[in-house]
Amino acid sequence: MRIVVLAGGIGGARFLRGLKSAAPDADITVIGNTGDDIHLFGLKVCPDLDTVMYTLGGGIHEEQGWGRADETFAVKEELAAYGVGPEWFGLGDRDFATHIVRTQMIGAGYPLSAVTEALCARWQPGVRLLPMTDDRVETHVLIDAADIDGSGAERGEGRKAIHFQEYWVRLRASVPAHAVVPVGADQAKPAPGVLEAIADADVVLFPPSNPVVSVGTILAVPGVREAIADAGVPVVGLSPIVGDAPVRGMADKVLAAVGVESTAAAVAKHYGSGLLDGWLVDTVDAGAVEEVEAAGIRCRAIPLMMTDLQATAAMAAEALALAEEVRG
Ligand code: FO1
Repeated sequence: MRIVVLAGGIGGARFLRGLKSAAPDADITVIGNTGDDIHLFGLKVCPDLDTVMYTLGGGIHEEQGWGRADETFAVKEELAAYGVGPEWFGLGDRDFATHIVRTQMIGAGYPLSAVTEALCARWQPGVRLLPMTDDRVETHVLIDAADIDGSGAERGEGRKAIHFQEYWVRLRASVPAHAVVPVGADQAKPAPGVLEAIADADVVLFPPSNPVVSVGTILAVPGVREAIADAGVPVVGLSPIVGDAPVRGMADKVLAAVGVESTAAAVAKHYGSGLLDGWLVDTVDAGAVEEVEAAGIRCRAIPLMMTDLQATAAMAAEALALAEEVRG
């Protein structure tokens, strides 16, 4: 069975671990979000691709969910001693090596997709990991200038666009987001293999990743949404919202920016029946099943907390079972 998964960072990576366990013989292609990518210290950092690669390759910091296990921060401390920031973004020494290799290869002319393949040769994630695009896309968040120091509010600027990582990590999504813009997405082309993998898939899955800044950004690359809708295969998603709150992260803040309520049903309707055939909600949201089905999306309520590998594999198995049910 050929499965395509649209993945963000931590939620997507943990779901993939369960999927590999539930479907050990499946041929899995992961289309990773690169809108979170950031250039720091002259290096290209791809948080979501790395989170998937490290998680499936056994190098992730398990508790944190991002970055390397057994990490040290000597380089970051040395940079800070020179007064070189930002200090709010935690790049560890082991992780730095990944960004150095990536940046060196890109400088030598390799596209991000080829670089990702080369990095995965070391980590052997057991899936084919493709960036959504080889082109530069950067998610920016529009906030009130007054909500950030030195932002220009004193110069009368009303709103200011900041990099997604600054919103997420530095500000911890603590201020209202007025818009989320995947800058460059409208000009981006899907990376080699992305459209082919979708066309060849037997099922497409949306893990419980952020529907706006993860899955939404991948769908913003021209051609991807259309390829999924036209593939003629079941598309099944898992709700990242349980009991009207994000399972992890601060998805509610960016959902508000696009005018979507933080409920399992609202997220399903945001994707819409033109894209989504099946939707899994948590048992606490069983009351939402009727509303989702009324919107033309087959819906089931099952436990959706990725507490351990077994629970996550059970979720993945349910997603595949719902796909089969939809296929009819
Ligand atoms: N998340 C944090 O909350 N704080 C950090 O300092 C941080 C650093 C970081 C470095 C490399 C990396 O691959 C991921 C990192 N993340 C950090 C996670 C990341 O900001 C986000 O969770 C994702 O981009 C959202 O998927």
